[in-house]
Amino acid sequence: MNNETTKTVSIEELRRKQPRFQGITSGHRACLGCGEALAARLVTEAAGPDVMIANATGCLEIFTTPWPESSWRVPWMHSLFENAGAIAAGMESAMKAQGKTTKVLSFAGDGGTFDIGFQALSGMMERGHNVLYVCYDNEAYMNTGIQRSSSTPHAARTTTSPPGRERMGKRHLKKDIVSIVAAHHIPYAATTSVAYPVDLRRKVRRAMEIEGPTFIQIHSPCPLGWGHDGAETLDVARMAVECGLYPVIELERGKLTGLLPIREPRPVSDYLKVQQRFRHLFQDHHKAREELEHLQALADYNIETFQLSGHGADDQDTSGLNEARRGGVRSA
Ligand SMILES: Cc1ncc(C[n+]2csc(CCOP(=O)(O)OP(=O)(O)O)c2C)c(N)n1
Ligand code: SF4
Repeated sequence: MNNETTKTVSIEELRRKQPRFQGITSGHRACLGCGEALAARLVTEAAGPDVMIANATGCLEIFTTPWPESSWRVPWMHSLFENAGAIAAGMESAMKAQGKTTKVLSFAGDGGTFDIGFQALSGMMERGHNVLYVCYDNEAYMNTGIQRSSSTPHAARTTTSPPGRERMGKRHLKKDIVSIVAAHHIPYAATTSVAYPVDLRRKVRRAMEIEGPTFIQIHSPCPLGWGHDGAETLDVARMAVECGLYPVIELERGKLTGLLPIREPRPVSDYLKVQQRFRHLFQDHHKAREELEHLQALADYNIETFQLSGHGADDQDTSGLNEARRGGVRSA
C-alpha cells in the first residue's frame, strides 16, 4: 500500500463501508417510521448470524412474515402470544442436547412480555436458560388496534383507555418490568432505546456474550399508536429518555451497574406534546394540568432514583450519544 492510499482510506471510512449482517431485510410491511422494525434490525445486526429466534405474536411477527414471504435471514419461529419464553427455552435445550452454541433469542412486544407472556418469561429466567429475551416496548397492543397494556404510560390514550369526563386516559402506572425481571437475579437486564443505536448494539453484544438468561427492553415508538409523524420516531424516542420518563439503565444480578446520564433534563411536556395520545393533557382543564404535573413528578422520580443527571458533559451521555451515528463514527 503506498502512502497516498494510506492517507485516503481512513479506519472510519472502512468501518462505514463495511457491509453489516442484517437478520431482518427490507421489504417487510411495517408502517413508515416503525420503531420496532428499526429496533429489530439493530438487534439482529449486533447479534450476528449465529442465532435463532422465537418471536411472539404481535406487529413484528405479522409485518415480517406475511405467508409465504419472510424478511428473516436467520432461523426464526413464530410462537404463541403467551409462550415466547417457553419456546425459546425449548429451542435452547435442543441446541444444548446437540452440542451446538447457536444463541437463542426471544422477541416479543410489551403485551407479550409485561402481560400475557410474563409467566413463560419468568420460568425461562428462573430455570437459567441461555436465552436473550428482547422486549420491543411500544407501550400498547398495537397489532390488534392500540389497546392498553401494563406498559402503557399513565394518562396515555389508547382505544381501551380513552380520555373523557371520568379520567384522563390510562388510570394506572406503567409497570416497572425491568425491576421485576432483575428480581430474578439474572446475569444481565437492561433498558435502551432506538434513539441510541450505539447503546442498543453495545447492550446486545454484551448480552450475547453472557451464558444464561438476559433481558433487554427497547423503547420503540409506534407512529400509528402514539400519533406522531413517522419521520419523528427517533426524536420522540430521544425526548422520552431526555425527560427522564424512560430511564436507560443496566442491572447485573439485580444491582444497578450502568446508566445513560441525561446532560440536560427537558420538561416532560416537550415529549408529550408531539404525540396525539397525550393531546388531551394540553387542554385548559384542571385535570389535564394535574396529570401533566403527575407525569413530570414521575420523570423527576426516575432522575432522582437513578441519579440520571448531574454527571457533566460526557461522550456517553444523552447528548454525546446523540451525535454518534451508524458504525460508532461521530458525525460532524
Ligand atoms: C392468547 C391470545 N390473545 C390475544 C391474541 C390477539 N393478539 C395478537 S397480537 C396482539 C397484540 C400484541 O401486542 P404486543 O405484544 O404489545 O406487540 P405489538 O403488536 O404492540 O408489537 C393480540 C392482543 C392472541 N394472538 N393470542
Ligand atoms: S402499528 Fe406501530 S408497531 Fe405496528 S407496524 Fe405500525 S408503527 Fe410498527
